[in-house]
Amino acid sequence: MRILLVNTNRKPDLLAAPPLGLCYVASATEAAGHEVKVVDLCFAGSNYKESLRNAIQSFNPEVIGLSIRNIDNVNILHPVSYLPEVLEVTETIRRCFSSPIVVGGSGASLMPESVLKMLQADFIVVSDGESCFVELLRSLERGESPEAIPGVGMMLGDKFHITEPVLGEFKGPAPDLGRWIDTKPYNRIGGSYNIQSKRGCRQKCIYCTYNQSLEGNKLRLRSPVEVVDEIEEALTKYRPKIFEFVDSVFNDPLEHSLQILEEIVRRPWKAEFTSMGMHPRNLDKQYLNLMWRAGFRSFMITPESASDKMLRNYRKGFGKDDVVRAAQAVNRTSFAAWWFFMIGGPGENNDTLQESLDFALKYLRKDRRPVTNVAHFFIGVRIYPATKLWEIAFEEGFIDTNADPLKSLWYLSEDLDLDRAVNQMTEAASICSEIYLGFDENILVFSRAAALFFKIFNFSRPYWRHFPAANRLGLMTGLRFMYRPPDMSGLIRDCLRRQGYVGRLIQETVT
Ligand code: B12
Repeated sequence: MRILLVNTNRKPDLLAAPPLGLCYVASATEAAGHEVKVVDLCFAGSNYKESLRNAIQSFNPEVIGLSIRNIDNVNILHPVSYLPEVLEVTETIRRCFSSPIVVGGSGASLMPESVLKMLQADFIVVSDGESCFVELLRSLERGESPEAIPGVGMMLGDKFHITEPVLGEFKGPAPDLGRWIDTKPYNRIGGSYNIQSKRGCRQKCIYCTYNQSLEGNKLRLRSPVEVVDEIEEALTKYRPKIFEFVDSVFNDPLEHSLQILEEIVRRPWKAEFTSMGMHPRNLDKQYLNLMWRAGFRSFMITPESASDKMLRNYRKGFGKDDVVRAAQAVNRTSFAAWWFFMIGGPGENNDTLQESLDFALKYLRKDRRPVTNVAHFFIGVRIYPATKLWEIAFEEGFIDTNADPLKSLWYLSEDLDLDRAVNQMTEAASICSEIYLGFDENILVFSRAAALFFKIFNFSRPYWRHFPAANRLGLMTGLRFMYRPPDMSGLIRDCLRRQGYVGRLIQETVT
């Protein structure tokens, strides 16, 4: 069959994410004997509808697969939903194509029923897409109903039906990103070439979806040699500036990530690496040293809090001591580390918030250290279906039985004095250029100009490592808070109000 696969993610910024998952599906579909074409809309600009129509007319596909990565931007201070633009894509396709449309990707996996209904697609694929999509195509070819295929969701009459996905081993043809899409625009804007070394996440964080419908909680590891072979091939073929591991947690299990790092060190070539989601435990001198030797110069780390109480409540599986130890070790290196803090989970109060801010002020400032730290503080915790937080949020009245998961739904601890929390965060950010607040993310709209500037002056990658310098400049010139939302607590309250919350955090302003 002729299969057209479309990346609907149109977020071309400094954190642009090449559609790795879609490319995995493309390679598996081709290996199963189909003719495959991939259309990437990320950099298609306002002409994207035309690109899409042209691809449909010239390729004449029999099935179209859409990948949906982001539902929203997970930011309570400036919430953006990406679904309206995905709907525009499906509507454009529907106008010139009447055969089956299949949607997949993390966005689709998180809330399959709502996404399928909203987009009026024919089928939805949850979790791993490769074998499930191939089986779905086989049944369509034979004219059979795919309803019993694990991972496939569809409407049966007016009822949504889904067969639970079965997550098998992580093996199969390499995604070969550079073959399916043009990686140059990603490279130009500061993005990376993605690599996945495992699937599954065994952490038990109460708010997270990775161990649920996204990847499951059972680790599925790829052979380290195979992972590094993939890197070597991509390096030779596409010469990306930087590779990025997109595993949920790169350094868990430790042994597997050690084997990958050692394998990279053994190879004769040099490449630069970064990673998202490092676990603070085991991030000691020895491990960091090996990362450096392998070519890592930066990474993201997601403690979410530096308060023991909050780490316990989030079920992070590590304590404040681990976070401090990791910071001390990182501070003795020249890495760029982007630390994420999620303020407002169950039990958060102004004291636990202050503990996290104090941690950033004490450990994450430059203070003549070789390291570059970014301490990113978000407020509000996004509530996803099937998580423990969903249950807590329901019990505490943040959502009710009719809550629509497609809307961005938020939890914020009622133990917080919200106005004071906003002041605490702003105050810390005004004396510490390493601290980034949720609204700073708005700066990403200037990504193209910034990337051009960074390129001309040959700034090192990833470009986020220059955020603290930009902040310092902002603080020196008085520009730092000029564009911040004037009433941050008001924005947060509006979000909570929109989702139907009527609790204490809102009543405070009324009385
Ligand atoms: C790594 C990562 C990042 C990195 C990306 C780095 C990079 N160079 O790509 C960084 C940190 C930069 C990042 C940024 C963001 N991220 Co992020 N990120 C992830 C993470 C951990 C992994 C994504 C990934 O690459 N997975 C590996 C690939 C192989 O898996 P996959 O895409 O899911 O594909 C499989 C299936 O979904 C399926 N599939 C995929 N497409 C298709 C298509 C068809 C037709 C079929 C049948 C199947 C199918 O098959 C694939 C193979 O099995 C996920 C969480 C997770 N564990 O999935 C969050 C996640 C995708 N991110 C999320 C978000 C929100 C964001 C941001 C918007 C945050 C922000 N405010 O900036 C940005 C958006 C960036 C962008 N431009 O799009 C959310 C999206 C959900 C939501 N609420 O919208 C997720 C799910 C995390 C979460 N909150 O639960 N992210």
